[in-house]
Amino acid sequence: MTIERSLVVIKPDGVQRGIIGELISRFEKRGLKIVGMKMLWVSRDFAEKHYPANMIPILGGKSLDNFKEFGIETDKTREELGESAREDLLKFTTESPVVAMVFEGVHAVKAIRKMVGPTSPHVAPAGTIRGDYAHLSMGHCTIEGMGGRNLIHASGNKEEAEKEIALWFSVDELFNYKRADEKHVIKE
Ligand code: IDP
Ligand code: MG
Repeated sequence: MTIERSLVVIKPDGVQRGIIGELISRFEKRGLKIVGMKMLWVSRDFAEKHYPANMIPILGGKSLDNFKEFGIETDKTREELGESAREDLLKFTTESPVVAMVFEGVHAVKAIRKMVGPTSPHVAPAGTIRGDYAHLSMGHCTIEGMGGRNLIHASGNKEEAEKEIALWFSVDELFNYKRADEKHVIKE
C-alpha cells in the first residue's frame, strides 16, 4: 500500500539540453527504483492522449494566474489561452525524443512531485528540478507560443499514475528486481 509506481518523462527540453543523466541520477540517488525506461519520439496522436483536451481550462488558468502576478494584461479568455497553450505543448512534446520512466518507491508519486517542483519554474524552489534547471514562467511560454518548457513530467496523483503508466508502458516493459541498497531505502 505504501509502495507506489509513478511515471516520469524527461521532456524534449531536458533531452535537447543534454541533462538526461543528471535528471535520472537525482531519482536514483534518492533510492527510487527504475522499473521501466525507454527513449521514444511520441506522435501527435499519442501526445493528445497524454495531454487531453480537458486540460485546456487548467492551462489557461495557470497562464492567467501568472499574468495577474506580473500585471500582464490580456483580452483573451481562459479557454482561448488554454487552447493555444495546449497546442504549443503538443508541438513541444513532439519536437524531439523524450525519455519515459517508471519509478517505484515509498509514496513515490508524492515524493517525485516534490522533487520536480511546481509547474512554473519561476516559482519552483531551489533544490527542485524545475527550480534548479529553469527559471521561465508558464505565462511567458503562453505569450511566446513555445510550449510549457519545464523539463519533466511527473504523475500528479496515484490515479493519474496508474492511467499514465498503462498509456506509456506495456506490462512486459516493466520489471521486478531488487536494488542492492533496497533494505535501507525501501524495505528488506
Ligand atoms: P504539471 O506538469 O505540473 O502536472 P499540468 O497543469 O498538469 O502541470 O500541465 C501539464 C503541462 O502543461 C505542464 O507541465 C506544462 O508543460 C504545460 N503548461 C501548464 N500550464 C501552462 C501554461 O500556462 N502555459 C504553457 N504551458 C503550460
Ligand atoms: Mg499534471
